[in-house]
Amino acid sequence: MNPSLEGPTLRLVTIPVSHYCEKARWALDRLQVDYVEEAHAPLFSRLATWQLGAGAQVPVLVTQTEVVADSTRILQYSDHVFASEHKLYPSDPDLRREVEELEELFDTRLGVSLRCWVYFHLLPQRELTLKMWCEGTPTLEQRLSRTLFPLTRQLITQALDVNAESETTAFSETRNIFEMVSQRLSDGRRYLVGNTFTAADLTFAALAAPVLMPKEYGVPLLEFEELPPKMAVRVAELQAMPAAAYALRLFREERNNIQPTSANLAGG
Ligand SMILES: N[C@@H](CCC(=O)N[C@@H](CS)C(=O)NCC(=O)O)C(=O)O
Repeated sequence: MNPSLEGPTLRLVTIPVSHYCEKARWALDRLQVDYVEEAHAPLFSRLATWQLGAGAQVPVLVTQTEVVADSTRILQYSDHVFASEHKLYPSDPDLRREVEELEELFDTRLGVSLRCWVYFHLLPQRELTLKMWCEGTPTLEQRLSRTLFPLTRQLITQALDVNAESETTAFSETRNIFEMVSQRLSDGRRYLVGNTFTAADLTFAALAAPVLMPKEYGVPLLEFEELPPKMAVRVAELQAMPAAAYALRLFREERNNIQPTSANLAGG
């Protein structure tokens, strides 16, 4: 494990199924950070973030000295603080800027649009939604989530403006970004920026994962066969694009295959 982390373990506060949380989890795993995941169901995550004074959303990384909220801030903080041979941001300033711009685009457009249209199809399916939300969370929260389901569903529908009109717009936004990534890869490159895996690749793959359903994701995702038929049509369209094949390759090759670095071996 990362030798700079001896002592009390770090905590990553999550909603396990959240694609932004997968982004942070993947980054910490890649940097070989020793952390524990504190998993919550939606609504209950708010109690945890409120206690930390960390705003409303997860992921939040809690270190011995800092509370770091927001997936991008967690990646930048971790990449800077923890010694690793598997850096997420290039040292070249121009390449770094390109990585940061793509990361921001995926965070603000892909992550948000994909969540909106996926929720439009899943929220009417009570059991499917509860299964997704509760994966890996404490038993008590799972039980209470069942009772609170109508309230949580209503709050999320309002907060994320989920309706038939936004579903259409959000799906075309997601498809546009998949097209942009497919186009960028059409010259045969293996990664979005430069010759190595960066935060741009990680962010695209993590935020696209809910429709790609890679088995390497940090928690089990829904299976294609379980999806409501209209959602399955949308998912199949995205899965057929080159950007999907690329993101699935990243999950296969880069998600869990990090070899211990010499520093880690020495540090135990
Ligand atoms: N820009 C934020 C977005 C995080 C986000 O949207 N988190 C959602 C989960 S996907 C959340 O915490 N939802 C629960 C809530 O708002 O109560 C990031 O990159 O971390």
